[in-house]
Amino acid sequence: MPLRRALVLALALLLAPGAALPAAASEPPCTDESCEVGGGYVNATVEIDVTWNSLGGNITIMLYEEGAPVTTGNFIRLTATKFYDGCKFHRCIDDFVAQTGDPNSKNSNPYDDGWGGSGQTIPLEINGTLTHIDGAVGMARSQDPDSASSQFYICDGPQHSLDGNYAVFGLVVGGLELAKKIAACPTYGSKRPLLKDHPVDDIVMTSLTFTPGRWVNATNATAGPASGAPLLTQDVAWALGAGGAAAGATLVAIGLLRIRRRLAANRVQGPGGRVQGSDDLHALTHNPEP
Ligand SMILES: [Ca+2]
Repeated sequence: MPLRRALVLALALLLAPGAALPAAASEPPCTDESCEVGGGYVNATVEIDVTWNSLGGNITIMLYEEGAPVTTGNFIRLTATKFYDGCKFHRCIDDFVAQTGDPNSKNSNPYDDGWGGSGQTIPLEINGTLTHIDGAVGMARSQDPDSASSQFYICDGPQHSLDGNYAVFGLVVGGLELAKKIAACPTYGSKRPLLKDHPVDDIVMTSLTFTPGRWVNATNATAGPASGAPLLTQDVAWALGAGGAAAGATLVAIGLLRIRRRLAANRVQGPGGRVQGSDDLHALTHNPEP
């Protein structure tokens, strides 16, 4: 994407400013016995049920509660109060973003879409570790950095030209293909300049379902991630790394044990076993001669 177009698109993530600040995210509950033994925190998710002719489906967003507590708190509050239910995607640009979250999109007039909000704004919350990777979810705003309210967007492909200027607060962890199809949906285009990026079809967020985050196998889990718990992504990375290494080591140990037994058996069997020295492994794994 040319730099000029990227800048124009970035500046065009507009919405009307509001007034007050929302409360931060509440502490998610610890709901079962798994909270009692060491572990980490699983971030909250929001599942969006999308209606779009026969192309609808679900998009699941994981919320970066620790990295963006104010922004995720605002998003959770709006989700829990059903504010977003019925909002349409009103601005779709292939290979850039799919934008929604404006209550003005609930009426039948497409021309006021993109200019509404919740009546409250939040300060720009930039976390350098949360960037506009493919599927990142961020808050739209007007030129005032602290004007984000309810409109948000899903990135179709990495959009790092937006880093540092817009608050990333989540990541699509399910239904990314649907989100990309929405970004690439047919829009009115240049024939109707005021609706250039507005979808022709109604693409509606029928309902949003919030699932609170929770501690898994954690000790002293009395506070939410805003107090400094690790992000899910870090936990998953650690778990995959540690689990993978352990599994790999186990398989290697089992394999060596089996090879050792085969070698012993071959030696016992006498002339038929041709396994000696450094060629042993090769012989046992590459069709040894009869
Ligand atoms: Ca409208």
